[in-house]
Amino acid sequence: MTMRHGPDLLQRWQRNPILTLEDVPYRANTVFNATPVKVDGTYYLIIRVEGQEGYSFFSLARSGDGLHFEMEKQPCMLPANEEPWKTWEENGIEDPRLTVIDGEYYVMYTAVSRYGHYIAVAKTENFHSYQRIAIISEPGNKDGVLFPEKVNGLYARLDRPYGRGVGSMWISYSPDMEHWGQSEFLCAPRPRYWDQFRIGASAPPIRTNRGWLEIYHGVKMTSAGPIYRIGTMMLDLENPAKVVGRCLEPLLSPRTDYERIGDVGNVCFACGAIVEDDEEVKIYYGAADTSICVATCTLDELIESCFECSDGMCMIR
Ligand code: BMA
Repeated sequence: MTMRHGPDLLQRWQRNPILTLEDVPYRANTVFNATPVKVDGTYYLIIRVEGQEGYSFFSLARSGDGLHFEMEKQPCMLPANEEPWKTWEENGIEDPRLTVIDGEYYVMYTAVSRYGHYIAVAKTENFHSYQRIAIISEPGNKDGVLFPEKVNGLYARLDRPYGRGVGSMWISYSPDMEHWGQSEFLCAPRPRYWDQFRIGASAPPIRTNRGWLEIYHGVKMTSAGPIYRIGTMMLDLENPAKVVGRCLEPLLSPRTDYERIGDVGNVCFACGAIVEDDEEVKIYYGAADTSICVATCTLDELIESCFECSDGMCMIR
């Protein structure tokens, strides 16, 4: 797809961004974090759009090759206008993450209200209409992603409660997608590192022969504000609450103009990935909260990145 070069493991598509405001067939403010799924050779992206009013909703795009996308004429999911959801989504819906479980499509997203951010989950059959299942967290939680299969008989999710403002990743389980518990701490920011300030799940975990591969985002706080980068960690297959590997270096850092400059500069924020039959992985990410991009590498490279440990910091949770 592209020559292997540059400081980042992930290789940007040379014609990034794949979607910008110019591709949105209605008036909006910005288009960014998007989650992909591939069905019978067609790629779909559920995209976070921020409207001119200032709150976010979702729109759908489709593609034959995962690179050239066309957006549908109308949004596919708006903040609810009926209770009980209306209250929780009054300030918008954000950052969708689609997971396929037993052939069914679930979307975890962030619902935003005057009380804060919550994790919500909905189901879709056709990507056009969505049945809300439940609000599944208290306020102060984001970055919910579902595992693609049950773990020990239960649905499993990662999320990012703010806690004392630190922003660590946790794991929870559910028998029915609606009632969640058995919550356990998973992984924290690493002092001194590129992910020292805050971390959160980005893509739904991918089953590999070395464990559950999680593509996450890490934030470093600087005097000029946060920098969002993309990293990887590996979770134990039988007990995903156990981190068995973690990248030392980020796989993608904001460097290009479209990642540096936008509504929120210095942001690479993934919400999903597609593993192709030849094990090329396409990672879809929002750039500077202003466009959607894709970058690739092989599944093996992603797996190896979790174990390239020189000083024991891979295991730091
Ligand atoms: C995070 C989320 C993302 C956003 C990122 C950078 O907290 O809100 O939607 O892309 O910040 O602004």
